[in-house]
Amino acid sequence: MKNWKRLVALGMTAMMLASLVGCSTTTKTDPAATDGDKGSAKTEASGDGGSLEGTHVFMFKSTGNAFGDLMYEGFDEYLKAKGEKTAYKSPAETTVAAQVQMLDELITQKVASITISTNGDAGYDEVFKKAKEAGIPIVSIDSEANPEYRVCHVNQAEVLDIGSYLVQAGVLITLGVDYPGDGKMEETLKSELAKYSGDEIKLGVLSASIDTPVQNSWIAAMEDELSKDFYAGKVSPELDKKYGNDDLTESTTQAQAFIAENSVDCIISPTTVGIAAAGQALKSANSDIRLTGLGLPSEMQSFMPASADDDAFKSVCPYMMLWDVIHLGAVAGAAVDATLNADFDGSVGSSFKMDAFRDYGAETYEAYQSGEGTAVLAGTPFIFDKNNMSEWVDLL
Ligand code: RAM
Repeated sequence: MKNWKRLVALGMTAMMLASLVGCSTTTKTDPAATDGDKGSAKTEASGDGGSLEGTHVFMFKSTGNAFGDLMYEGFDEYLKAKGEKTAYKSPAETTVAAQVQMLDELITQKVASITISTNGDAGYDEVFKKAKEAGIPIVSIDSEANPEYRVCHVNQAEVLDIGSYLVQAGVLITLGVDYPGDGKMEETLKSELAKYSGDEIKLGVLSASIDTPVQNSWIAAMEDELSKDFYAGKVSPELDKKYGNDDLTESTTQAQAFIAENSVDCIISPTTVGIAAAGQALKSANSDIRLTGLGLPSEMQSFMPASADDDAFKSVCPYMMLWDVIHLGAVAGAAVDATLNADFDGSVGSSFKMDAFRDYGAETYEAYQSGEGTAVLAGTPFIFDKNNMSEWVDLL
């Protein structure tokens, strides 16, 4: 049985809890089936003759990111089981312009739907309007699309929760405190900080691009968390932010800059590319700076403890978090399917039923107001630490 470590503190509905409790058995997916695709640009069209007409397209921020590949794996698996065709289309460059150009081509090819993780807030309106006029629904995932043009956003986990957990983990790791257990982060943090009388703790952030909506929303939530009273005088409210553009080389350069400056105690990297690059840089430099953030267990195993007997603080990243990326992609597939084949329209209160998927039973998702638009909430973050890493490395 998989050791599901859930950050159950905030924002979880009873329905979500019930559904996750129902997920306690593990269908071991064959990692060999996906490993070859990790980190590579998988472009797959299950149509004939390369035509994308009638195909459900999944567009990530750029190619070469295993996080995007895994979301597509779930999206594809769900929709294929429904008899639909899918394709994975992402530009080589992590830019708005590159996505817009590709979107334009996809609309011309009469694709059935587009599910997208965007590279920025602005610059998509014209092409999204064109998609709308052509009757091609847009669903966003991971990084939001303009509410005016999307059916809904598929939210991985609550933004505020993620911001709080990342800061709490960064501070606890700086203080040498092991993961305290589900639902105990905040109380442990408060009692540890109350005892703390050392220098002001300074946190760094190694993010993706300076324009990426999702990372920027998490950074804003981290800043909100740091403004809470119990941090005052103990942890600097200022985050030292650097941007690696979800590129391994650029992220490594930025991690090396943190090492050279030596002014932060812990780097929080809210991107799987950034955290893996920072892990390697910190390990190679034998740095005292610690690391946490959002990472894929398969990419982080050399920088994290492997088993419960290990001293977590002998690794650069004692613990980190993420959500079930494959399931997230599948929820987007279900949203797309329900938009075209059922009566889901993304308005507040409109809902769709997702079929059972791998470990997850059938589930109903209801759209709720999220900013100017709506979203459905796919899940909750998991903590990966020395007690459960070995169970996850083959899966995510
Ligand atoms: C990266 C991407 C994505 C982010 C994850 C955690 O691969 O930048 O946007 O949500 O990591």
